[in-house]
Amino acid sequence: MKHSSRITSIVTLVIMLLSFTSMASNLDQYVQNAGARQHISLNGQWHRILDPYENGYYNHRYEPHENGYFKNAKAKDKGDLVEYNFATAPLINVPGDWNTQEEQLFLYEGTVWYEKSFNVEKITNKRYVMHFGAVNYKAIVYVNGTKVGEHEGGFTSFQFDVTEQIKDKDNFVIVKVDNRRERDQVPTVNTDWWNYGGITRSVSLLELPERYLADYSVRLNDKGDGVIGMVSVSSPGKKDEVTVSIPELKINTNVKLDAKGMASFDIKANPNLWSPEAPKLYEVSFAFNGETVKDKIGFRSVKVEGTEIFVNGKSMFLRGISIHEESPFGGGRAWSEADARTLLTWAKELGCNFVRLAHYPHNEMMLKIADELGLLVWSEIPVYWTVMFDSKDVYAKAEKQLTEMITRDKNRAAVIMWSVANETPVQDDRLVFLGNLIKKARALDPSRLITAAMDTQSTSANGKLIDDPLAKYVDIIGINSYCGWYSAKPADCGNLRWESHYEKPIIMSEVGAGALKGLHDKKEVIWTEEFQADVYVHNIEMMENMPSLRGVTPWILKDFRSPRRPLDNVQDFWNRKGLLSEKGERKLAWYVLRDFYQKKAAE
Ligand code: GCB
Repeated sequence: MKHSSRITSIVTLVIMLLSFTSMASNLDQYVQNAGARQHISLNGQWHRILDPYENGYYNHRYEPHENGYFKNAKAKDKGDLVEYNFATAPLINVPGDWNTQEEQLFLYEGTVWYEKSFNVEKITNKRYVMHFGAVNYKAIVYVNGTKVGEHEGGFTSFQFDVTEQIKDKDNFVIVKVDNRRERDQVPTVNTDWWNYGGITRSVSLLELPERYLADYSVRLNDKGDGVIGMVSVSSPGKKDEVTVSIPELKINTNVKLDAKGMASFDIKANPNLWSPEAPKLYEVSFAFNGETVKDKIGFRSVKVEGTEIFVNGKSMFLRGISIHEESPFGGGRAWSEADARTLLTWAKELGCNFVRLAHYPHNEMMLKIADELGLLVWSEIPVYWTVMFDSKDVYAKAEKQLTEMITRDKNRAAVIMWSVANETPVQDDRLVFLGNLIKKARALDPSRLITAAMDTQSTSANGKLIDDPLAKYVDIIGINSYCGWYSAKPADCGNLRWESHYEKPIIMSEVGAGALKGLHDKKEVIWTEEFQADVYVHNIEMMENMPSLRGVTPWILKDFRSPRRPLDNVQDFWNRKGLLSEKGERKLAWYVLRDFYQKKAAE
């Protein structure tokens, strides 16, 4: 081997090792609170190429192509054949689902390639991490023609270190986005919501110190006399310290990191507690290596005892509503702060102190605004209906989404419970699957409660019996029940009695009926606002007779798009169970629930 080629191969090895380390750190070390870090936004217009046959990825032998669209090739001269061109391809907004941006993409499921060019003033000794709020469902990310990583799962954020790939000028990022539904995904092929594809949440390029603060957590300690938490940095140094400050509590503490670049702390403090009535947030900052990361954090406790839920030691009734992540006025994925504020303000106007963010982790803004407005949160992963419970791979996908959800949102006081599933069938492999997920959730976050929405109840002599063995594993039992809609007449629901094998709090996590806004008739006429309101009236009677009932999140705040709802002139691909129409107009049932909540709030 010649001297120069040995140097080249050593350099290559070092680069490979470096890029391996940075890829590994992408996986292990989430950069917490991306929005609060120094960054360049990559939101805005991107070019897009539709690729229903994945021609930009596979060659004609169906092998991955060396020169796929990610190379961003340009014709060299007038005689050169290149069959795609991002520069002349149509524009699409990021964030945003593609379905509601172009008519031809309304029902599209498959691959779309996204491209954006950008400049950075690259600074030596900085690390650059590309952050994606969410891409539904699979993303493969390339920077300047090199693959930097891939991610599966449509509702959680992910990041890749791109320091080695970017340069000062003329960078391009290309993302292969694929929202094809497959049996072995989470969720699986069958759901009751629209499969919005695209880069649905914000994208940014974080500019971080060479060694940077990665993750942190802070919460009230279990005794309630201090704040407990952890910090970790991207790679360990010698005698490192992170300064944790909460000025309003006069906390300014240097925390010493261990050999792994991590530390935990428990600092005496007596904060005013965060609650729905007084959602007090403290400014908390973490300083490390020239960077100060600021967050706003509330401190509260939550626990279950017997059939009661206690927040800050006070027994609570959770006046809630279920919400899909859809734009307040019309359809399409919601993603902005304004969307979050509107949806959650509507929940407040309904008299809620609680929201169920169904059926997947919502964007980070929803949680931050819930913190600010004082809304307790049920947050969920899309283990929905019949995912493949017998598959280890599917389990791994679910566990990854659970981990990503908890990692991102663990600092939000609003979140009091993690939900691991919705309406899953009673069978052995499902119990093992969900049992393991619950174990994982408890290990990652011992400070919150675990729940799952269940729809399987046996019929008993008086009504319904909760006997799903999953109830044994959770802290709070979620029950989805559609008395007066999918079964029985509304008037029969008031007399329905519930019994449970389990001495645990129950949340009626779904209850409701469909109605087309503006359709009026006698209450016996289905799809009218009167019918829907009547279903609420009788279900409320039913719920008043459920001694272990500690909360309700009716289905649902607002009409939302679903391919399972084709009925012409009524549904037109909207699930009509909203208390608000797809445009945010109130239906009669809204007032029935609001009145019930006013009464509950006064108790
Ligand atoms: C359910 C599901 C929810 C559906 C709803 C309905 O039980 O959990 O995702 O949208 O019922 O409208 O049928």
